Parts: sequence; C-alpha cells; structure tokens
Amino acid sequence: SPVTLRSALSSTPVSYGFWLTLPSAGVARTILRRSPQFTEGGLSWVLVDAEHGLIGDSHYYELNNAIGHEGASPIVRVPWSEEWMIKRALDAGAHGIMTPMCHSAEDAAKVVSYCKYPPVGSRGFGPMFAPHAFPGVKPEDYNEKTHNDILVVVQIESRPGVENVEKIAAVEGLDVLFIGPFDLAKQMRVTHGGQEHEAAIQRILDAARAAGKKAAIFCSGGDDALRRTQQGFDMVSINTDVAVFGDGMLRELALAKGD
Ligand code: 3PY
Repeated sequence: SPVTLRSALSSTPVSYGFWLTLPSAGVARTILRRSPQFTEGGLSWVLVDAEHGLIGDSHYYELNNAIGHEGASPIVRVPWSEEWMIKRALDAGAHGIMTPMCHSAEDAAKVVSYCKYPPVGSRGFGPMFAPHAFPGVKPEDYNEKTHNDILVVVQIESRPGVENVEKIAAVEGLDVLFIGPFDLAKQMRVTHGGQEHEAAIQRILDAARAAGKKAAIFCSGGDDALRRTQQGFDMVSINTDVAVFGDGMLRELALAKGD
C-alpha cells in the first residue's frame, strides 16, 4: 500500500505539512515538487482547508489527487463535523479528515464513526473515485485496507475541548489531537501566547501522549514550528500558502527598493 500520513506518523519523529487555502492544484504541486521526500525530512501532508479557505467540495478530487501523486497526504479540514461533509471529502480521495471544534469524547467518537465503514463506523459506501488519490491502489485494495489507514484528526480549540481532552484522547480510532491556537485563545477568552493559553496547549499535548495519540498544532512560521517540535509535538503545519506568498513578495519588494 502507498505511504500515507498515518503510516508516516509512526515511522518519522516529526511530520511537517502546510496549509492550502487556495483551490489550486498548481500551488500544491509547485510547493510539493520542490520538497524532499518525507523520509528525508520533507513535507508529508497538506491540509486542504475547506473550513476557512476558498476551497469547496467540488475542488477536493483535483486537490487530493495532485497532493497524493506528489507523494504527500491530503488531509481535508471539512467545514464542520457533519457526516455528509466527511463522506464527500473521503469519497474524493482524502487520506485523512480534520474536523473543527471538538468539545467532547462524544464529538470525537462521531467523527471516527463517520470515517470508517461498518461494522466499525457508519460511512456510506461509494468509493468510485477515492482510490485515485492513493498512487498504485486498486479499487478493491481501497475497500479492503487503505480506508483503514484514513487519518482521523479532531481540533481541540475550545474550553470544553480542553476540559474534556483526556476523555477525547481515549477515543478509539482517533489518531491525532490538533490544536488550533487562534481559536483556542479566542474561545477561552485568554491572551494568545499567555500563561493560560500555553498551559492549555501543554495539557492537550500531555493528554495525547498519555493516550498514545499524536499531537499536532498549527504554526505561524518555521520558528514557531521548531519551538513546537522541541516541546514534543509530532505533527506541525509550518505556514499557509497565502502567508508565505505575501511575506515572500513583500520581502522581495523591500530588497528591490534597497530597504
Ligand atoms: C486556529 O488556530 O484556530 C486554527 O484552527 C488554525 O487555523
């Protein structure tokens, strides 16, 4: 079976990814084509952001295929933890699903169920196109085994999410607790980077580790990502497509002007 993020997470100490907010396979491929393979420390996943990005479900198939065939795993962040939204992302070839705002173990268990076929879960059956984003996978192999490798990720980014995090981490079939630091600060009504915010982040990391789950966090640049991997995070998103484009162009403008 092909390399998926789920297997990469167990074979590499840290998995690096980036955030795709633009519905452009060209952008995804341009970045991934320049990256070394994940086994050499390169990018192993792309977060396809259909919650806050400009991406809709009609873009999933093309994006998932582009990312999958560049040797990385497309993880779709659906707008909400609804069964039909998760099903559409999986049927279009997502290697993993991320849902926003997980507040409880019940929320997490529902997401796991939506990602797995019966008898484990309730995912509806119709994978005509899903295998295409897994290079070399035949349809019957997707049905039989690849779907078991779907990465299930929930975001912890609220006060109830933090208060219930040990119970959430214990949910069977859940793979990753992913911190959205911006929402976490806003939902908890605490200062981003302040003591309560950092204590919540540490608690989520500790809960994931104690339960044998992976811990991940959104980062706002390479320095932020380095700090988080040193803290013990297994999976970090380095930055977003648009932040890098904007920063890069302004840096070049400053150079062009001799600033
Ligand atoms: C957050 O920081 O709230 C996220 O979900 C990442 O965009």
